[in-house]
Amino acid sequence: MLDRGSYTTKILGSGGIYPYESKIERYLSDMRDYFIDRKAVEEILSSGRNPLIYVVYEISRELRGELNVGCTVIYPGKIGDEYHFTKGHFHSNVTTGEVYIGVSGEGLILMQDKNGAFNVGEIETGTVVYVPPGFAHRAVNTGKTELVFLAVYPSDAGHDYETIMRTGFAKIVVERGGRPTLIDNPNYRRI
Ligand code: PAN
Ligand code: ZN
Repeated sequence: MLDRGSYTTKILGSGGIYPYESKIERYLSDMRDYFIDRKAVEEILSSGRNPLIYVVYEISRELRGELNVGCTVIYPGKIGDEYHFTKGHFHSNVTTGEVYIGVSGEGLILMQDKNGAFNVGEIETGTVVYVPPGFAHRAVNTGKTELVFLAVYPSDAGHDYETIMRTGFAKIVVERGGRPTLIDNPNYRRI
């Protein structure tokens, strides 16, 4: 699939990148504890549906100083009132930052550090968002089409999903009056 000697890949839009090394698919069943409306989650799953929320096409490298590239495609939709999003994570190596580059679609990136600082950025075609070291990050698709973005991050970053899963993000993105709205997360617990 990927010739390790080649350093070129191509952005295919909602098809991700090609070639890539690995593909990760996240279905609703993989994220049942993430969405705020647990009842909506269980209703969807018990009706036999299990929507694909997002896919990540990744090329990872090994040595310190090398850079990984990931292309994420978040499919449009909501669970209850809440727009589809990525799980979100801190980097295990807290000294590592990241850059997100918007390819297509419309969305937001939520960022939050362990002291409670919170930041939100827009992701759309051509936007470049810097995620500073120490900030957990989650992308949210607020549009009607796939949200596609590239992520570039150090090969030794590592992904800590556990911490943010325990606390949640301070804000969530829901539809209110037909529009994406950032509201306080009622289940947020500060570390
Ligand atoms: C991204 C994310 C990707 C999927 O490549 O890994 O958008 O999100 P989750 O990893 O939170 O499921 C990145 O931030 N890499 O470090
Ligand atoms: Zn990351």
